[in-house]
Amino acid sequence: MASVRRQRVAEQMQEEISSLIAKGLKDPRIGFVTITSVDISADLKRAWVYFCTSGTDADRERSQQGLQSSSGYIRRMLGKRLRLRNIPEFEFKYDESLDRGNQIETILSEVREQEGWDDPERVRGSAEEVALAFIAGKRFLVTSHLNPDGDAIASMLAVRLLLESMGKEVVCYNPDPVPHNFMFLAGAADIENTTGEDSFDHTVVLDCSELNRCGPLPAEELRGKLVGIDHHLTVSPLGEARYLNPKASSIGEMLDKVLEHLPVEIDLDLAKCLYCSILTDTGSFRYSNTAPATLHLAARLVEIGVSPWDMTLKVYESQPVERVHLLAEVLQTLVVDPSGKHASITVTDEMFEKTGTSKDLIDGFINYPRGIDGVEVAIQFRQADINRYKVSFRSRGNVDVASIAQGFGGGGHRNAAGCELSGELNEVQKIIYQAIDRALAP
Ligand SMILES: [Mn+2]
Repeated sequence: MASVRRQRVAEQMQEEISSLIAKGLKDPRIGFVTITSVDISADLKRAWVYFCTSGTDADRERSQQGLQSSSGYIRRMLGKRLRLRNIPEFEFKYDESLDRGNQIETILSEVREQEGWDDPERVRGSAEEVALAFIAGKRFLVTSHLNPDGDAIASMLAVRLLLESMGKEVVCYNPDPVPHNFMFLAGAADIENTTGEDSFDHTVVLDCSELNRCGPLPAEELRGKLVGIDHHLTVSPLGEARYLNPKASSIGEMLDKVLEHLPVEIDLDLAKCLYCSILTDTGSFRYSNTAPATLHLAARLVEIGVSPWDMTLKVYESQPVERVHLLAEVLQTLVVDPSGKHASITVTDEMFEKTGTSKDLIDGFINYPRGIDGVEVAIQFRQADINRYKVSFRSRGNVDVASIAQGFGGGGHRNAAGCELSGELNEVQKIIYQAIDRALAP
């Protein structure tokens, strides 16, 4: 193969591998790595993939092992995407040509900048783009992320209400149960947990930028055009029509912008959904995402008839007693780091069994470690499977937990993010504590 063509294949491979990594490889050992170049042998049988990463020698070795053991998956994906008959065997190599000091940090921050990571103002797509898709479609599937929170549930229901008032057919879908405290919202009992063989002309994905966080979806040919509305920091917002605004407090606030382009009046049911979305994602108007515009919108919703006290009662003060028993178990696991700067709690399947509860009741537990004086990062480990843990982060102050989560294939906001890791609990905890210590290091 001519060397020019080989060079092009190498560049395409660099691009594709980078994008697979950005989307998140499963291996927890892989940190925030950047592929710096790819070399391919003349017979196309071997490729050397050079990467750089920040952290210690041990971090770099872990990343290398993680990348190497993901190479089967990467090769399969490249085979599909590049339509090559033979994908070379990979060897991941640390890029020694780079000085391991400032230069790497500079390259990493350039990459992050290019990808829009450090630019929370970055809005992509628009409310109008989404409104046009809402007007054009007839039959919609509306979904959100697994383990739905108040924003996910309320925004799904809000979208259904507004689409139905325009005469559209709508199916709301989330494979996970609706948390008990959002069942009062209009239509909450009619959220499907499977999608069957139905076909749709549009699939609306809310509060989520990765399809694999939605649970099983209909086959591509059955789900029509993808419409994405999200406010998470993300490298690749999804959707053929999309509206991404990482500065918006909640999907509710973004839907209000979409409504400006639609022939729909906000009635009381819709107002309650929008208010619930804002209320829960701003931590009851306490988080830094509470902007003047957020409060103006909340005021308009109260004018329409939403009662703030009634919403508080329903969302926060109707807990089943089992939830308080579960909280008592979970608080026993509180670990505060000797530095006093991070603290964690752990939720295991055993605790659910003991208290007769399930994961839909743990929302808000992480606020306990976060509320400790001096703590900058709070962590919650929740057992997702045998030797698999879902890790949630909340920060206050300057630590960007979205980038910590991204280092493990997860994502989120600057102050609230999450990821999943495989391994024994104490291993997972150790890896996470180390990553947080690094982020907290002066
Ligand atoms: Mn949200």
